[in-house]
Amino acid sequence: MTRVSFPDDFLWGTAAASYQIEGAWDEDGKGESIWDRFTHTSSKIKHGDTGDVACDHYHRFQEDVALMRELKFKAYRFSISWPRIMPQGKGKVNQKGLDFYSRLVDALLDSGITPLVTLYHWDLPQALQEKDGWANRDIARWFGDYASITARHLGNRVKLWTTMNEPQIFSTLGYLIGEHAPGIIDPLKYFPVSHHINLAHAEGVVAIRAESSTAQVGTVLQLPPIYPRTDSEQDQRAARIMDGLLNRWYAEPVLIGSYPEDMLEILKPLNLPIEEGDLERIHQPLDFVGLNCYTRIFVHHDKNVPMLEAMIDLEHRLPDARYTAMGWEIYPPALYESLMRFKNEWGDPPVYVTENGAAFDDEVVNGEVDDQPRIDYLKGYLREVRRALDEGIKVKGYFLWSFMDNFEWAFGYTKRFGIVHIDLNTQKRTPKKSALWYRELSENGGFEL
Ligand code: GCO
Repeated sequence: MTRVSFPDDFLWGTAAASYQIEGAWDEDGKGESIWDRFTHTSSKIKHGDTGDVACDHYHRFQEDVALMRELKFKAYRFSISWPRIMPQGKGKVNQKGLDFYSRLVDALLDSGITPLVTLYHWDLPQALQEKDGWANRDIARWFGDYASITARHLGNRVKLWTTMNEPQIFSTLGYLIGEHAPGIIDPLKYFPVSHHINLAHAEGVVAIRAESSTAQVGTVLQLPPIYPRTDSEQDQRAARIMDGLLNRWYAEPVLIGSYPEDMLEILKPLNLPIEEGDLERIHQPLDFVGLNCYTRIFVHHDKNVPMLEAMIDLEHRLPDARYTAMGWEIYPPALYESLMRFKNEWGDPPVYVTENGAAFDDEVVNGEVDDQPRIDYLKGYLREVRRALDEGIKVKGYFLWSFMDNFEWAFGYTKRFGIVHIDLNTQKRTPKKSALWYRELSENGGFEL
């Protein structure tokens, strides 16, 4: 048997996000978020599901942390709901919201579990959306104020902070494709939105550092390797452009202080609202970067796509590949390839894998969930993390997505990513076989292939 081992101080954790698990959408002074509004008014969520109750984590967090402790997880990545802290997005602070996260952090620390906080995992206060949300340049200041308040209250106990979760996902799905909140389809708004997100990231970093001298600060990027559907020159060009749009546009200002030249050239006619000094501000020194990675994506040339002439091919299927319940190809080298970019292209920062995992159609049989396919998936991807470590990538930890089954955005509750099964009728938590496997890994720092 071959054993795959990791450093003794490697941080083994799980991840989740406020809107996807908390519920209590309008409780204890919390303001409405754009996801509350979107799930209550759009017809874009499977079965009309909402996060109104979700996994009821807001009321059950003690039980959930106790389960993490029993499963010997060393860390937990969670996000903070901005409208729970500032119901209108700015101005008045909701003390009960701060108190909830303070109690959650204390419960984690009392259980020997390291918290890693993400300030923005997509649940923008609706009141700010009414001021044009991410399309309003003022949001950078609003986000900085929110970061200040949160870091002031938690910074004495939380050491690991990230500002944004997957900027390119919430910007493209929220403002270009309209599949996610706020459900806007406006290419002319999209690029200003992307720039304001990068500006807000910087204000968040500055704010956290001002409140906590011990904070380690980063951001979370999803950087799927992008492949041309064929080796034609047109498809290869399309792949380079899509990598520029989805990956380099968000990684490079933050990590190397400049937007990709090839994209600036293509987008020149848009007269992007990039002001003098913006890039210097965005390029705040970071202590680490979070990488979310699940699969790779294929792209082809499409002359009907203005300026870019590139289109993602989500239906692309390879004859001998395997796919998760999301229809995502199981392609472990994607994680290695993404990790290597930090060393080869972006200054070789320390990296946490802040999300990796898979949805499968799990079932409870006689009170147990045998999700061997998920264990096989995790082994495959973790081998690639080991490969990256062997090539000198400073990977410091791995956060499995997700601790428990939860609200999977437009898919509602139809996709199960958790290593803990949730019965949404009873809220019963059932650790899956993968949770027991991950406990062994978290305890012993390695696994047998
Ligand atoms: C994302 C988000 C998570 C998702 C997970 C599965 O990457 O889309 O960070 O909220 O639920 O990745 O899609």
